Amino acid sequence: MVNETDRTMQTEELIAELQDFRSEVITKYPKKVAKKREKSIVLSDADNPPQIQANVRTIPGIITQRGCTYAGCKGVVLGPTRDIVNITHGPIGCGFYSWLTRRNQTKPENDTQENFITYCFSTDMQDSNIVFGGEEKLKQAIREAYELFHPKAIAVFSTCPVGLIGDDVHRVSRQMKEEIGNGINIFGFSCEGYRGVSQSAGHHIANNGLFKNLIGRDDEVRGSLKYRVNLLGEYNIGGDAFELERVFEKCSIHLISTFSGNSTVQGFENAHTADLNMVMCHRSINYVAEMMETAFGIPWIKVQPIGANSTAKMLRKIAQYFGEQELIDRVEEVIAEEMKEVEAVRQKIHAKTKGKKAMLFVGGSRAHHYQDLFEELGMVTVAAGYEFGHRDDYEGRRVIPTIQIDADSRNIEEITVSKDETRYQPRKSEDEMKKLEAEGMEFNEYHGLMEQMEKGALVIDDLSHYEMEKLIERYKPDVFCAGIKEKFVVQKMGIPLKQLHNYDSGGPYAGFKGAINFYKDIEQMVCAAIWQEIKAPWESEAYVEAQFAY
Ligand code: CFM
Repeated sequence: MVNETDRTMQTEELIAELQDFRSEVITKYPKKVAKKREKSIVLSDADNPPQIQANVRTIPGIITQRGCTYAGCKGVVLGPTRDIVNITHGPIGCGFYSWLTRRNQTKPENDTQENFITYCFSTDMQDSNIVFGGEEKLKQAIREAYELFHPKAIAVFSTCPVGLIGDDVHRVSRQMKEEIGNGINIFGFSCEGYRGVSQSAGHHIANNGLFKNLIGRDDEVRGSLKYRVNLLGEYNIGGDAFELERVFEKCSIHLISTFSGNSTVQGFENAHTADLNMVMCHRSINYVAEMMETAFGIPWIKVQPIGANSTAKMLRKIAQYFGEQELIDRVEEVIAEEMKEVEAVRQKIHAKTKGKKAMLFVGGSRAHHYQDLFEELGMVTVAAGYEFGHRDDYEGRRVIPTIQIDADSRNIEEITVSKDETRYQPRKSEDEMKKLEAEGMEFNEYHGLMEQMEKGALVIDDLSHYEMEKLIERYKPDVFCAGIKEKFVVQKMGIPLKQLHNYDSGGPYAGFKGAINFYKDIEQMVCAAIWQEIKAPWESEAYVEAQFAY
């Protein structure tokens, strides 16, 4: 048994060790870079969370995991909706993100429903458009898309050159909406790649656009009047949304819309008829939750249906919010039924995965959410960080008022939202809200990644490629979670890499069935002996090492 003194020793040693790592990495950088990077590398301490530098520009020359603002707006938030024709206004190279590269799936309810997800729409700007302007070409593209597909909505996404030459996608959208008529909705996004420090800016721009152009356009209350919810920040990667839809349906919870996994225009337009907003990926969609609360009076809570226990927790929160015994009982029945299968699989695998180490460096929420699944497997997350999270995603929303607004954040439009005069309607009375809060329900709250991590674990924002290699050399994790840019470099080091953006070819990983899939996939990776056999060429051959001269 470990006594208290030993445990303290261990913690101190661990912290010293990690501090040692931090200085080892930082001293390799030129002085200015070191000074900047050190603020983004901290040791987790839930009792006294350190301030972390996040959402600042990446230092040129550092190999970052980040993407661009256009990718965040078009690729991430609007991309998964199946019945909007999304046109990328830009050179053809940017069209990559116009296509289905993220494994965001969709399922039309019948053969007559539209599905444009498999298409890639681009204006294919040429030199002449850059010199003389591309607005006419954009108009032509909109006309062509309408003639071919007759969609309900067309969205236009600006790439870098559009902002540089001054094409006005908003004016063109308005003009074309008028020209085409027939109730079509056409709107543009100023989401040029350079507009923010990462894809995070694109999320914000997309949220503003969703609110201005789609949410609240259809007041018809469809389906059950009871337990009406929206799921925000779920993107149906690898079929996650399908599993969550299954679980909600089984509990008789009525999902009005998902932003934006397996979504439709109608879902967005009708979302304001729900009675509760659940925020899954805080980073990418908290703005919509806030705006819908201000305008329509819909409260929001943070949920986390990654991990079987976390899914159960989410369902219990929903039942608690609506407060009806019928729902509370149904939710408990579903949890009991689903957990039987989950536990049977988990217990078998847990014995093999227990104590193994994971590292997670992904996006703006998964580096946190997936820690629950690893916990269920008895695995420890020894280091984690986001690519483009903000301080609140690490330290919790309580720090939001203290976050300094810099020039890059000012570059993103802030829209002023006020109460909708006719449709604002608080879903719960003040007393009901107070009662729920007293029972432990937290509204408008997210505690961030650091609260969950063990004291002394490394937390690194916008991890560089060099830092990643050093982390692996030193701590030899059993699995490294990141994306395609890291995958093969890490695997050549003899460590399996699980892609947590697109799940490799796996998934769903959300909900109950998703947890089972994840347990099995991780077991295969961390229990395979083959990884130890892998030797990178530089381990057996001589190689030249250079040093920076600065
Ligand atoms: Fe949210 Fe996402 Fe993520 Fe994200 Fe993304 Fe993604 Fe991601 Mo890749 S919206 S922040 S911009 S959960 S595409 S579905 S996996 S980086 S952690």
